[in-house]
Amino acid sequence: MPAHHKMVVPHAGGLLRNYVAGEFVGSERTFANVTPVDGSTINEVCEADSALVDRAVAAAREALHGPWGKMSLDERSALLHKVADGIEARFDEFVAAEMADTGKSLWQAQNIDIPRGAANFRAFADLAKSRAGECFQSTTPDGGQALNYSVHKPLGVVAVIAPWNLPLLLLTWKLGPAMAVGNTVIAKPSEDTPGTATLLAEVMHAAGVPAGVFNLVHGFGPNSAGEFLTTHRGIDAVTFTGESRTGAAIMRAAADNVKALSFELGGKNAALIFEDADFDAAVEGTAKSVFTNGGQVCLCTERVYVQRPIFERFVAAMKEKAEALRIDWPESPDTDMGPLISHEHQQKVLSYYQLAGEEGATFITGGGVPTFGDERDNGAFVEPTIITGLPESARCIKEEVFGPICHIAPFDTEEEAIALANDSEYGLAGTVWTTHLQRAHRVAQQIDAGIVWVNAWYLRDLRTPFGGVKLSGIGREGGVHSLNFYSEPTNICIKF
Ligand code: NAD
Ligand code: 6OD
Repeated sequence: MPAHHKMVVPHAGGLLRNYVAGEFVGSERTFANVTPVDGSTINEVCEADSALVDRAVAAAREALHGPWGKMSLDERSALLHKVADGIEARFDEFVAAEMADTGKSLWQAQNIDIPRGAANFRAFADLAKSRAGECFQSTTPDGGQALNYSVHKPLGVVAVIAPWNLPLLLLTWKLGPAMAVGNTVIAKPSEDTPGTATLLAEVMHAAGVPAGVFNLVHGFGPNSAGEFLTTHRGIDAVTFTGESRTGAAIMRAAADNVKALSFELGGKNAALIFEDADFDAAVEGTAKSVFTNGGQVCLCTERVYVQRPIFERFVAAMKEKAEALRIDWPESPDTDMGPLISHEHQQKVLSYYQLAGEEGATFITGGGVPTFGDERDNGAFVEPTIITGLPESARCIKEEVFGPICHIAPFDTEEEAIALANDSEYGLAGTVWTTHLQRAHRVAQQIDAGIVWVNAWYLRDLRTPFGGVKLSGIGREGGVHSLNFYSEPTNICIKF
């Protein structure tokens, strides 16, 4: 019997409910939560209607001034550590729910997604306590003195809208700081990944987070919970991670109420491999940056540029890496890649594979759908794919695919490599592989992106600024940047 049959998915066959004002709430309309592993339905999800979103907003508003608003920073921080404890206590359930919803590998769920879910609460609970305020002493016109100092107040009621690729990680990346500085929140996970958010609501409830502080509404974007939140007059801020196009729609929707906005959007990230790079490390790291989570990480590399003397060797080594990836049941400990998130996304990625052929690409490997001879043939799997030979103007070079595919092209000079990396409407991340110290600094600083890694990929320190330029987002999250977005400074000026 395949390992996956032994996995116990919380609420399998049951109902995932909303969580509003401290209570789990059903709804008239439900939708199916389908696993991309074999296309079967895991459970049904209660879709929040506009009346329920209204209730969530009212509860969140009331909670701002209730016990939550009166809690000291130390007490709030301790409560968020308790939430992290609760995630860790139910670790295997979170892992099972995340794998079932997304099809991501056991290794990734156990080592990245769920640990970060807990770490996001701990990190921001601690950071909020150590945030320094500003203080200036000045001379007044009459020769006296004035002391100016700032205090940080919460923004108010924050809508947290998250995508499906790293569901718990990205939801908690926003909830942690928003709650740490005293906001109340309404979380809306992606309709494709309602599982871990529902478990999180159970953890919040059990931890004793006061009613109305954390609310969860399930649903879709347009004409559903997403839009009800972004157009709601009672919401003070929207923090969103997802597609750039969705970000633009949210910006329009939020404009009437002039809400504060934080956007982490798409990417079309470049890796630059110089001939002086540690070759094996560059191949290993680049393959990881292309294929992790089936290429469904906003930071994944989709454009690889390699200095000409090592181009052919690099392409051959990447082909070997791609073909060695084990595509299997997510629950198998050796699995490198599971299915994509959904059949809809599978079709989108396959349409780019087809387009690449039409645009004249050479397929070094992949381009199709793997077959298994069992239920996985009903899943949303695609082959890891490497292409070469496209002109820089090709749509496959310009548009975000969000799948396990990269295009590899040669370059000659450092200047050319930088220009190629920057020739994109996006600007989220970049990667540079070189052993030349001056070049590392020189090139990294010229890449138009919010994050540049040198000889590494997706190394994270939660205190550092995270975000993108151009179509990749607005603002920065991480460390004090998150704390600042989720709070309003008030300057107090005391004359003495
Ligand atoms: P998406 O934009 O389709 O959906 C994200 C969330 O927005 C979902 O919860 C969805 O229901 C909601 N939504 C959709 N339309 C809405 C609307 N009109 N109003 C309000 N809410 C709406 O994104 P996705 O497909 O879930 O995620 C993949 C995308 O996210 C990729 O483009 C990827 O690059 C990007 N992403 C970026 C980052 C980052 O940090 N920059 C991180 C992860 C994913
Ligand atoms: O690791 C993080 O904090 C983060 N925000 C990752 C985003 C990944 C995008 O898919």
